[in-house]
Amino acid sequence: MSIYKDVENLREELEKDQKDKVKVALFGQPGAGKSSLINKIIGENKAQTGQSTDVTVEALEYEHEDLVLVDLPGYGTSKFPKDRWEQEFQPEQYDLFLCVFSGKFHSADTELFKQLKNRGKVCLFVRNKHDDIWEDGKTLEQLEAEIVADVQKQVGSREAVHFVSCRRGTGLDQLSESIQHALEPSRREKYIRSAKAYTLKHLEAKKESAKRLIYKYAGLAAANGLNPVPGVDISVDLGVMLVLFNKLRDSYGLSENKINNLTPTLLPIGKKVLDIATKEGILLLLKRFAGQQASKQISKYIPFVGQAIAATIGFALTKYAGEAYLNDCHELAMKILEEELALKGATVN
Ligand SMILES: Nc1nc2c(ncn2[C@@H]2O[C@H](COP(=O)(O)OP(=O)(O)OP(=O)(O)O)[C@@H](O)[C@H]2O)c(=O)[nH]1
Ligand SMILES: [Mg+2]
Repeated sequence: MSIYKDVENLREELEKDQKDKVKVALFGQPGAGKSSLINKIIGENKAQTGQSTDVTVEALEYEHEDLVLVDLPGYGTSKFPKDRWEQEFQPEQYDLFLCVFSGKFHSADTELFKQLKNRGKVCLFVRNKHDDIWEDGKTLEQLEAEIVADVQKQVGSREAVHFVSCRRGTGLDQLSESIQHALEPSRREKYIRSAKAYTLKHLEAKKESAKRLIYKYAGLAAANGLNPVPGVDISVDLGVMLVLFNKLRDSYGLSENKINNLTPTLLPIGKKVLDIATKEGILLLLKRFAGQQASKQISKYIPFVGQAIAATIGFALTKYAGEAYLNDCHELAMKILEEELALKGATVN
């Protein structure tokens, strides 16, 4: 049981993990709402909307934490006949596809879907602009059923259709859940961590995933004792702690910009969350815990970090500090979500 071996393993694991992103590709007709959906999934306006990207000849990548959303150019167009499209965009590399449509379902989308299905790829259908579905003399349910029937007739199999409205923010919660289910477990965890949460359930899942992250980073910070914590005979790596704290904050979408634009009720809590995620803030937190129970050793075996690191006093300290910050981020994210849901007229359940 060597601490050096544990540290080496942890470092390797974290480095490998950083590079391994979950990749979700979107395709569909111009104006269907791919860019709008990308922004809704990541919870930030990174993709330009309302601007025809018809002329785009490249796959546009939007990276957000451990998630990469890729806006793919049209399939089977004059610029990209089918064979060239596949060569150029290598569909094997993606974990999941979203076929986004809004008006009539297009035959090019049908063909691409079939190609992907033949290769064992999963593709979810997303009917955007749900707010726009209307026809005189027909109910919404009838129209939805017609859309589903049309998709199924064209692709020749029973496929679910996810109805969303990027404009109104509806259906995004169910879509997120379906995406999570469609991904394999390690990818699912990354998606959960990176995508915007539209439900309290998703926020809870973020918390569970964050706890595993805390073990690893806190373990590394404790084993790599560079910076002394005043008042106790313990040193930790504050740089590693800072990376952890920012990852926790980012996972909840608590960017500086988002925090600075919070409502007056939530702004003070947001400022606190920002202030802690600095080397000075982390040191203060560590000092607070050092005097308490937290500085006791953790004797139980912790699979993520190994016995040697888990047995150090520093690990107890870094782990408690990480968990305290996680709770702060989680509380704030919950309050923000409740505000958003109230604004939408939905009830939190
Ligand atoms: N009514 C309504 N309009 C929407 C919705 N989502 C997006 N739009 C609008 O539809 C237009 C096209 O949206 P984009 O997200 O740019 O579509 P896109 O698929 O990225 O378009 P291209 O990049 O040209 O292929 C924009 O004017 C959006 O504001 C929606 O849910 N409802
Ligand atoms: Mg676009």
